[in-house]
Amino acid sequence: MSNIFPPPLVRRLKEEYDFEESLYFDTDSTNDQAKKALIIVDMQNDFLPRGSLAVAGGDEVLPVVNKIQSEFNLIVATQDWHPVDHASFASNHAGKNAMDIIDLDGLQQILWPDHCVQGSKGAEFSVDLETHRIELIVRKGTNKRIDSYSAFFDNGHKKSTGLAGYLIERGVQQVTVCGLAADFCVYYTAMDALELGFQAEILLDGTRAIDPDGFEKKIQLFKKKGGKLISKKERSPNGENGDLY
Ligand code: VGL
Ligand code: ZN
Repeated sequence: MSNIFPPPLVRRLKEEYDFEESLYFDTDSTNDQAKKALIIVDMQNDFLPRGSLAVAGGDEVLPVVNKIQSEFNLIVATQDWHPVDHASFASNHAGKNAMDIIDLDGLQQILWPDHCVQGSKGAEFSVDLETHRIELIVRKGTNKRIDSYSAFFDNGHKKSTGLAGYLIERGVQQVTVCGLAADFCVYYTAMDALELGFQAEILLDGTRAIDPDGFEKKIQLFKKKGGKLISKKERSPNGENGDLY
């Protein structure tokens, strides 16, 4: 049996949840696919054309995100899921506009247009997203006082969503991250995955950025930390893929 996870995380899971290591950490599967999970980030109406925080070209990733699902045995998705009085909305700060930056309880916070309000049409997945094989949906950004770009933690790393524990129990070692937006929720999800000890890759043609220049800079940090960039178009039949950068 191989134990590929960083010892502190394994120890914590065993202490806090009383997991039997032999039951939950045996990742010596002969089926390599069992070790990989696809994380589909925030493919919601508000981030797509005509949405309140539309990402340019966001709809172009839908066919790519739908197609790549066949390469994974485990697919999870996230939904940005804000209460209407969320502190990341410019509308909740008198005299402030979208894209202004404020200090929110000690963290820098970009103010956004209202988006992905719990239960709204804008918070729903695109009807063009293939959702049948999604096994887990993680909702984030639910605490009005703190934003949550990553699928794993809020922006202050104060609270876990539980996704890391879920993936570990499912024997996952590697995650591929796609969806919207590249420079925020996709990037911070992929960076946290690396931090937690997963191998992580970002599917470049399965994502689009709010600010492409900002994404370019963040990509360098992701690569420096050991992250990989892949593109569906570049995939050879044996599943290997070339780095584009
Ligand atoms: C996102 C800004 C605000 C994202 C969510 O999904 O990337 N960006 N909330
Ligand atoms: Zn949000």
